[in-house]
Order: sequence, then C-alpha cells, then structure tokens
Amino acid sequence: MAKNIVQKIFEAHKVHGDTAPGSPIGLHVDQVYTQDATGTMAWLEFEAIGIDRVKVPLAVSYVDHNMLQSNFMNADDHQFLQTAAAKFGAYFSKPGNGICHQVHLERFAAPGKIALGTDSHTPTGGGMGMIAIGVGGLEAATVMAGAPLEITMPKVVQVKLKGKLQRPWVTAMDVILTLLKMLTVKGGVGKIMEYGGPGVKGLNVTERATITNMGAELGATTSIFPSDKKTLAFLRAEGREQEWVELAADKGAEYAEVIVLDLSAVEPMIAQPHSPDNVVPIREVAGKRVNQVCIGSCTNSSYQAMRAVASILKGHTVPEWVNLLINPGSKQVYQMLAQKGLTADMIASGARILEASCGPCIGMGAAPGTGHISIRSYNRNFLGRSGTKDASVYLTNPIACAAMAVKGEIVDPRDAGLSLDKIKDPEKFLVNDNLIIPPKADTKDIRVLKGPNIKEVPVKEPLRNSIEAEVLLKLGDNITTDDIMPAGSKVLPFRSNIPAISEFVFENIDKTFSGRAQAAKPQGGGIVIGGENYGQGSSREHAAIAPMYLGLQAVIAKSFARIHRANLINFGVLPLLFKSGGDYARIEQGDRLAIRNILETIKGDQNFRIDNLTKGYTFEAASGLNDRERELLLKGGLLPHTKNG
Ligand code: MIC
Ligand code: SF4
Repeated sequence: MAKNIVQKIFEAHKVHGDTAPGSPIGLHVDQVYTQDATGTMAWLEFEAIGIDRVKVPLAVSYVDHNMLQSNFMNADDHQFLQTAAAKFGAYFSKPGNGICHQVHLERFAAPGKIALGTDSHTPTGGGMGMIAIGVGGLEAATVMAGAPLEITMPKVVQVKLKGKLQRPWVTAMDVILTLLKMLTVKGGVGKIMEYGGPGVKGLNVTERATITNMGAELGATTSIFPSDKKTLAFLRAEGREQEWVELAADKGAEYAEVIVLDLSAVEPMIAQPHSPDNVVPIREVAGKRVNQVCIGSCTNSSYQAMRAVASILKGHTVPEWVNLLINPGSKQVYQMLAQKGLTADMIASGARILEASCGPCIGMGAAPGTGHISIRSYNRNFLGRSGTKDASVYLTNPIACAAMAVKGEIVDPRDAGLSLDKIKDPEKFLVNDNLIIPPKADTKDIRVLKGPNIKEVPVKEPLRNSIEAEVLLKLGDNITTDDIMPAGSKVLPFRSNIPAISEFVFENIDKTFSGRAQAAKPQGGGIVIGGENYGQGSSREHAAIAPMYLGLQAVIAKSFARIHRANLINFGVLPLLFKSGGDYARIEQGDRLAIRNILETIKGDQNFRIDNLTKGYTFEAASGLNDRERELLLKGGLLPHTKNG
C-alpha cells in the first residue's frame, strides 16, 4: 500500500496500536529534549519516577528561556538541570549555546527519527524530516523512563507546495503566515501537516524549519517535510551527513485532506495583535510608526536569515524612535556572524545584540513601552506575552523586520528601497560543540543540586466520585496557556516552585483568581469554563499543575488544544466537552455545579449529566477519554500511574 511519510515513520516506531486516524498508538521515541522553563519540572518528575538513567537513545537538556539572572533562582535551576543531566545520562546544553529548537536542528535532529520536546515548538525538527512533537514535562519524563509515547493518531494533511517564492523579499515565514491566515490557530488541531509537492525542493532545511516551527500556531500535532538533497546538504554542512536517509511519500499515498499553496503567489505578510492568525499582507497596514523591532527566536534565526538582516542594516542607522534587538538562535549562528564581521554591521546600525536565547519572545526582558508597537520575527503575539499588556505586537519575516527597523514604520520590504545581498547556503557551518556537555559514564558520585526555590512536584489524589464545585471563571475561545499561567521575567523563575507560581494563575485575566480558587478549595474546589481550543500555545504543564494545586477539579470547554488536554489528564484534572453550545452560553461564573457518579461514568459511556445547582437545570458533557486516559485519571494522573504501575 502506498504510504505517506508520517505513516512510514510511525510504522517503523510502532509499539502498539495502529495508524488509523483517531486510534490510540504507542510509539518508540529516539530523542527527548527539555528546555529549562519546562525542564526543571520534567527532571523533577523523572527523579520522582525513580529510574537511574534515561532509557531513550538521546536526551538533551537545554537552557535557553530563563536566562535573566536577577537573583539566585534561575541560576540554581541551571545548576539543578546540569547536575540532573549528569546524573541521569543526558547531554547538557549550557546557557549561551542557544535556543533548544535551533541547536537541536543543527546538532541532533535526523530524518526518520521521532523526537519529543517539552516545548510546543519542537516541530521545528520537522524541517529535517523528523517527527518532532511538543509534550508536557511529565510525558517526556515517562518516555525518558522507558515508556512509549502514547498518542491518538492524528489525521495526516498534505500541504502541497507549488511554484517558487518571490525571493529575496518573500520568505518561509510568509508561507506559514499565509497558512495561518487560511487555517487559523485551530486549523491544525488533531492533524499532522505533511509538506509535499514540487515547491518543497526550493526551500532549504532552515526555511522548512521556520514553517514547521510555526505549524505549532496552527494547533497541529506536528509538521514534517520530506528528507531530500537539501536535507543532505544541511547535514553535510553540519558534519553529520552519515545521519541522512531519504524520505518521501509513495506515489498515490493517501491524505485526510490536501491543501494546495502556490509559493509564487505568497506575499510579505504580517500577523497583527493579538493572535498569530490575524494575518494580512504587510501593505495593508503599512505606514504605522514602530517603536521596537526584535529579530531572532526559534522561528527565524538561521545563519542565512541573520545574514540577510545584517546586509539590510549595513550602512544604515535605525531612527531615533526605534529600538532594535537581535537574539540569534544559537552560538553557531552567533559565532559565524561574528567571524564574518556581520555583528559589526548590526551593532553599527544601532542594534542591541542579545544573547542566543528566547529573550523578548517570552518576556525575558525587552518589554515594549506603554502603547508601543513592537515588530517581531517571532511566532506568538498573545496579549501581554511581551510583558506589556497594552503594547501591540506584530509578527513578520526577519527581512521585513530589518526593513521596518531602518524605516521606523511598517513597510512592505519590496517598497522600502533597500538592498539585500544574495545569500547562498553555507557549505560548512562552524561546528563547535564546546558548550554541549556529553552524558557521563560514571554517575555514582554525582549529586543532583537543588536550590531553595526548587520544590517537589505536587500530586493529586485519585479521582473523586463526585465533584461539587464553583465555576471560578468563564472564558471565551482560544484561551492560551500564557493566559492560564503567564510567563515573563517576574513569573518564570517560579517554574520549579508550584506553590509560588500558582499565585499567578490567570493573573492577566483576573487578578483575584488565585485567591478565589484557594478560598473555594475547602468547599469542593473549582471548575473553569472554556470555549473552543482551550489551552492553545505553550506546552507548559504549569498551566495544569498550578490550577490543580489551587483545587481545580474539571475544565468544561467546547474543545481543547492537544498538549494542554494531555497535561490536564496527566495531573488528574477532568477535561469535559460541552455537548451543546447553548449549555456553554447558559453557565455563569459563580454557579455551583455537581458532577456525580464520576467513576462509573468514566468507566462507562463517558456521558456526564451535570447539575447546575445555582440555576436548577441539568446539562450534558462528555469526557471522550481513551482507555489509557481513563486509567490515568482514575489514579490521579500520570505520575502516580507510572510510579505505582
Ligand atoms: C513559548 O514559546 O511559549 C515557550 C515559552 O517556549 C513554551 C514553553 C514554556 O512555557 O516554557 C512553549 O512553547 O511550549
Ligand atoms: Fe523560546 Fe520563543 Fe521559541 Fe518559545 S517560541 S522556544 S520562548 S524563542
């Protein structure tokens, strides 16, 4: 039978189940990586499982998010991660080595493999022809402890690329922004986007990686490109050509859906505040004055992209009202830029060069001023994520960013009258792995060091048979995990301290939430009501653990984003789906709901009858759990399940 690429990789890694959409499937995993902001929990969870050494062929612990060290907390976390990596058999990528996805692409990603990362942009590796999936920390910890990855088989959608980009001003970023405009932030939920068609060969690996990276914003489980001569060229330039295998869909391979995109028709695009799918051609919003421009992040910081940026900036000075910040994605890119004198061009233009880390993307510094417009080559512009609630953040390609930095206003780069060198892919990248510490063979004398801010992972009690709880918050569609558990330089240092971080739950939506949840806890706890695509965005399991710690019993929504739903289940919180939109409309904050006979219903047809005690009516909601998910919930989550079998 003709197979698509996803089927080929999944079948080669299958432990149990099958590849029919909607079926549960268990997969053998080749690589797992963590980053610091989610990794402290993941490694604490790994430690709590009680296994001596990781059981996957490759594990890497990166430090790239929590890089501002305004006190001991982040530095202690880095030390914990380094000692845990040494103790448990993982590589450790030191602070300064770069953003996990960029470094992983350069140094570890390989076609045909399956990788998990505790970050939603793990699909960056799809540019290499790898299945790379973002998961919560506990999921990663159990896989590192030897369990297969358990997922529900997504639908495979083909994105057929025709034609060629109008280079040099139109880039891979414009391709994914165009798809976001077409499909929205919910368009990829339950799907894997497999790229194909004649347009693929015109894109190099880092361009493909930009597209698969931001496929996360479609809500897709992951995205993947074929592995071809371009993949081989990239691996060869990284000195890793022996890791190349060719991968293509068979002729006649079937897809659940086919989307055709003509690359020649793609224009420079921009996502307006406050969602990555609020996309228009740049020309439609041209002329607005910009205050800040940020270039880099895991989406757009390849050496080629940065070279292009440097060539636009060369000989110009950014206007007096513009702040330009550049965060190259990796030490490799940074060092190559420096070697070629390109950072000098950037610096001369007035750019503030940041370290190779996430930086402003996650609000780790460089928050815009009040009411300011910030233009970023990043992937998310959710309200408040930059650290400034009333700033307007736009997302666009790095070349357009550079043009806007020079012009001081939003401009289609084709209309900016600037010149840009023709950029060729380097034949050799500068490989210097001196900030990657390999796993140690002898680990018996290694002590895992934990600073005073590092607290144990809380665990929920087994599922109750009946919940009587208050609706603490009623929300609309597309609530992000940034909304639920904000990031930024103030909150991120508490990522390894759930009691402390729980005080910030829903802070940007309702400052009283944490206090009200704690008050409701002795009264049966709380319930949150969501609309469509509840929990989109970041993979941070803190968005499940911290509300659980505050007494959250259930979330009832119209639909859930994949990673957040898994995180809720992993931490014992019941995710329920409204049967009718009318019932969503009727519920109000403050209502008391009763969900009874939970254990029997979960084991049975999973259709819950819920009493609204305040308003005196009954409505239905379904849990739609597969067998494994039922078992996890009944035991109080994945940690008790993994520890106690
Ligand atoms: C993000 O881009 O939102 C993050 C910060 O990288 C997150 C991970 C986190 O919250 O630590 C993600 O994408 O999963
Ligand atoms: Fe870091 Fe931003 Fe990429 Fe998340 S999206 S990994 S915060 S650069």
